[in-house]
Amino acid sequence: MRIVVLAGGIGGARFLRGLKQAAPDADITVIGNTGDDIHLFGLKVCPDLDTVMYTLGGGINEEQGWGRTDETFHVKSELAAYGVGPEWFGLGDRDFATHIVRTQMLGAGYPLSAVTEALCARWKPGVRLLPMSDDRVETHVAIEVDGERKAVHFQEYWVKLRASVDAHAVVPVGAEQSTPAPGVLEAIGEADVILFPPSNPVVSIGTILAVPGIREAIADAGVPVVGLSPIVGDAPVRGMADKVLAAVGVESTAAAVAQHYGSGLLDGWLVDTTDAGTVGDVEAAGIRCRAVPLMMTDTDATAAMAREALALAEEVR
Ligand code: GDP
Ligand code: FO1
Ligand code: CA
Repeated sequence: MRIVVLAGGIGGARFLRGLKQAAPDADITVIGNTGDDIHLFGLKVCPDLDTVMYTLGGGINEEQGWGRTDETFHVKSELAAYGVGPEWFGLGDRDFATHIVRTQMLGAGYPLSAVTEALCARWKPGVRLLPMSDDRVETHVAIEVDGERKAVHFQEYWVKLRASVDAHAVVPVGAEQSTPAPGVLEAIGEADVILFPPSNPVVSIGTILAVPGIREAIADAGVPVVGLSPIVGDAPVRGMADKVLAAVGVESTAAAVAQHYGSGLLDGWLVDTTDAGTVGDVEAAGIRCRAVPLMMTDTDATAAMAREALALAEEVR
């Protein structure tokens, strides 16, 4: 079975670990979000691609969910001693090596998709990891500080400001001019099922869908498209999805997120058992819906979620 998964960072990566356990023989292609990418100290950092690569490759800091295991921060403190920031973004020594290799290869003319493949040759994530695009797309968030409206990089909004102010708009800068990376549309066209893990609907999956051609290819694929809600009990399990959903006028409920994707895109939607009361609302919107436990407490629980998603896909096929 060929499965295509659109993924952000932590939510996407953890779901993929469960999916691999649930469907060990499946051929899994991951289309990763690159809107969170940021250039720091002359290096290109791709947080969501790296989170998927490290999580599936056994190199992730499990407690944190991002960055490397057994990490140290000597380079960061040396940079700070020179007065070179930003200090609010925690790049560790082991992680730095990934960004150095990536930046070196990009400088030599390799596209991000080829660089990602090269990095994955070391980590062997057991899936084909493709960036959504080889073109630069950067998510910016419009905020108001001291009565003044300004746009900041998504990482500044989340990591520096901890989403403490309202987001007025979320803009994937460069998305309109971007094209899907090699292999992306082909994988969607050849998929037997397409899954939206419990990733951020706006700044992860929303950004991937903003690359012209990807949303259309999914809608036209003619195979089941099933998503899992990142909202449980009217709040995100972690992160700032509530803030960025508000920016696009969507309530932080499992049903509202399903309706935001819409029946033109989604065939099936899983909500957590706490949100069982909303199943009818989702089905009224033309999306088949089931309530099952959706907390990724460990790989077994996550594999059970993946099996439910695949079962729902068979039901709507
Ligand atoms: P990020 O790039 O690291 O923010 O990761 P993603 O975009 O892939 O996923 C973030 C989303 O995952 C957040 O909106 C969380 O609410 C959701 N999430 C995290 N853990 C869980 C979980 O155990 N269950 C569910 N249903 N959602 C989760
Ligand atoms: N998240 C943080 O909350 N603080 C950090 O300092 C931080 C550094 C960082 C470095 C490399 C990397 O791959 C990810 C990193 N993240 C950090 C996580 C990441 O920025 C976010 O989880 C996502 O992009 C949010 O969607
Ligand atoms: Ca992210």
